Amino acid sequence: MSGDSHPPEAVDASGLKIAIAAARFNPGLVDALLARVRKRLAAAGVRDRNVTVVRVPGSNELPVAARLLTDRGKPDAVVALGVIIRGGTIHFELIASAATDGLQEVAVSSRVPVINGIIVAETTAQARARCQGRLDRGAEFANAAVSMAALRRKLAR
Ligand code: DLZ
Repeated sequence: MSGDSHPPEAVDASGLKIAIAAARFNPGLVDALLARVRKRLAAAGVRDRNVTVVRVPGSNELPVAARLLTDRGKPDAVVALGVIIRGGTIHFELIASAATDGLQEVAVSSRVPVINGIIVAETTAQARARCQGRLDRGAEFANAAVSMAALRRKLAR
């Protein structure tokens, strides 16, 4: 992911429903990412009662969790959060690629935007910088969710 983020869109987010699926693998990092996503959603005007959070074992389980969420509560957008670090994972690329493809499939087939909030990093230090440090990827994922949720509200029948 490059460093050239975009500013948040100005939308009325007060009625938007956002569902979040977060992996438990690499817990400290994912928890930090989740906290940042929630903070930014709140700042954008999304009501706490309209945010649902479920936890899954690892990033591999994020696509099916996303699908269960799109089928159940009819959210306006889903955010899938996980951290995959090359150093700790021999199956690094397989898990990252399967999760990415799975999330995209859920988004297209359900017509509910699914934000790919999986941090794929070479090292723990790199992952920390993106989850807890200067690079606020959590805010970026939240901004993308609000933007796409508003688009869905506008266009979906
Ligand atoms: C097994 C595994 C490994 C080795 N590494 C990671 C990782 O870096 N990040 C992550 O989110 N999950 C990892 N997992 C767990 C898998 O995603 C999955 O939970 C298990 O393979 C069970 O299906």
